[in-house]
Amino acid sequence: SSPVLSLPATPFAYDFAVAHTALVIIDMQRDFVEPGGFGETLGNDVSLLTAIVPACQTMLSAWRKAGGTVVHTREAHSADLSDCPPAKRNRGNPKLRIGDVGPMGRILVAGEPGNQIIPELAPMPGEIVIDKPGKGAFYATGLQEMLAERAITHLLFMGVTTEVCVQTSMREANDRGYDCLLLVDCTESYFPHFKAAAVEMIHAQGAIVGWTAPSTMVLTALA
Ligand code: C5J
Repeated sequence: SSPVLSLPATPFAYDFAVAHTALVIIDMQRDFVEPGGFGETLGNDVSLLTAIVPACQTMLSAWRKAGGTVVHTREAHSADLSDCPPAKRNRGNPKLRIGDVGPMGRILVAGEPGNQIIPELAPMPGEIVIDKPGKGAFYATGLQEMLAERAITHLLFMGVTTEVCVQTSMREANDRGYDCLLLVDCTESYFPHFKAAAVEMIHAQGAIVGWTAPSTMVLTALA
């Protein structure tokens, strides 16, 4: 049996049972998070993103200890780029395109060094790892079926970036009927005002996309 736990989340209480909840970690891959990767090449300050790693590690290890399902995602394309629409690759005529060789191998290509999840949050055997060609974790992946097999109804989100892949994945999940909670200290953007706006728009209008809460509330509930 898996008791129902309750958090004083925003905008109101979030109730979940560990057995029916997955922790979804979005795109904590080296190219977005580490100095010297693709994200930094684009002119972004990756120190904003590396700052959340300790909170993510604490949450992940508590969730593993509780026996909860873990999902890791990577924004990743196949080596032949057959799953990368030209509209995505060519948008804005960038200097470094998806598939080009960047500082940590080919940009956003599966199996390249920069596409690996950072070692601090490396997947363990048995955990779900999703390579997703889009921003959302459900588009063109088998995630919904994998969650259904495990009777998962609730999703806790962390990862990067808040307003792009995290929010897109939460919106996809919300439309599929999942109750979603964003762990606010375990997500970040290259643009702090975008993170703030995304958090607010997620829990506005009676949790129109989902709930938000600090990870300490989940840690307290699990303890
Ligand atoms: C993610 C991006 N993971 N910002 N990708 O958010 O392009």
